Order: sequence, then C-alpha cells, then structure tokens
Amino acid sequence: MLTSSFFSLLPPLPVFPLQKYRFYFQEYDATRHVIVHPRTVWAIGAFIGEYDVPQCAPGTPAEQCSHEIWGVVKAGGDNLHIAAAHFHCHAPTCLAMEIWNNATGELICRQRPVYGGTGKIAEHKFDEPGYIATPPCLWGDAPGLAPMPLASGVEFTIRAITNNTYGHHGEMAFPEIALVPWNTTSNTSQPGVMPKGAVQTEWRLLSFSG
Ligand SMILES: [Cu+2]
Repeated sequence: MLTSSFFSLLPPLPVFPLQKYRFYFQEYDATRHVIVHPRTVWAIGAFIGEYDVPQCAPGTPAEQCSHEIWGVVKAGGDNLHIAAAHFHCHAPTCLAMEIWNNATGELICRQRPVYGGTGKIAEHKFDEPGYIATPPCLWGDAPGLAPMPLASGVEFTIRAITNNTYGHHGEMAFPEIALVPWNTTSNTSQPGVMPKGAVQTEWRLLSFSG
C-alpha cells in the first residue's frame, strides 16, 4: 500500500491513462441468435434505485451491522423469460441482493460479492487481492444451467442487504435483468425477434429496516 507521503515525494508528471478494449462478435444470424431486451432494470429505492443507508446503533459489531430494503416488481412484456441477472449495488458495503418469486416463494437468484485473493474465485488469474467480483445469475439450455424462468406478469420481491457500520448516501438496489422472447411451442427462447421499445416494469417499495 502506497502512502500519501510517498506521492508527495514524486515530481508532478502528466498522467495519460490508457485503456485497451477487445470486442468479440458474431455476424447476426436471425435463425439462432436471441436478442436480449436492452437493460431492463428492476430497481427499488428512489429514481434509479438509490437510497440512503442509516448507521447502525453505536457499539454494534461491524459484522452485525446490516440494513435491508425490500421492494416488489411486476415484470412487464409479453411472455419474456430471464436469461441473466446482474445486480448493481455498491462496494464495499453491499452484502447481498436477492430475487424471490412471490407466487411460489422460490429464491431464484442470490448474488454476493466475492473478494479477490481469498481463493474463492475458480480462475486463479482473476483471483486478485483488492478486487471484488459479483458473479451474475445465469439461466439457459447449456449444461449446468437451470431453465430460464418466466418474468412477464410475475411479481418478484427484490431484497438488498447492506452493511451499515457507517451511514451513507447513494447506495443502490439496481438489478439489471436480461429478458428474452419466448417460443411457447418449443418452450425455448425465440431467436430473431427484435425488441419493440423498453419493457415497462411496475414496482413498489415494501419497507426499510435497520
Ligand atoms: Cu450505483
């Protein structure tokens, strides 16, 4: 870890940040490529899923300081299914986010941050100290994946759990959901369908607890 005193010894030099990107793509084939609805968000909280986290009671051990918000979303669209869920919440306070099916009580996705350097990331080259990964939930036809759950018309409860050793503003409970069109005959995702507009989602906040 470098200290601020170390930086004060350095001469002022211009900094030129560089970023390198590599894009992989396939030519679009309408007979087999399924088009995901762009960035459906099942946020709870304020406008874009932001909310304030109050500090836990003085003297509470950090590992017992946790704050939750719960909200319900009713997914829109016509027979859309969930291919992937990527939860957006803020490091390092985010502890977990979950999606529950209200009708069945099934936990369909729980995501937790994984800390690099702890041996909990299978690919050694990605297991870097100082980094946090939040693995997504994925569904599909490939081996090891559960079938894509129906979303349209279904109510889901979103639960966001955050450490509140320190109170903070601007926390986010912001699940980003990849929805795909469905073929009821084959009971699989439907290739070649171009989304027409954004999927509308109803939502309501249930309660805060601290
Ligand atoms: Cu954010």
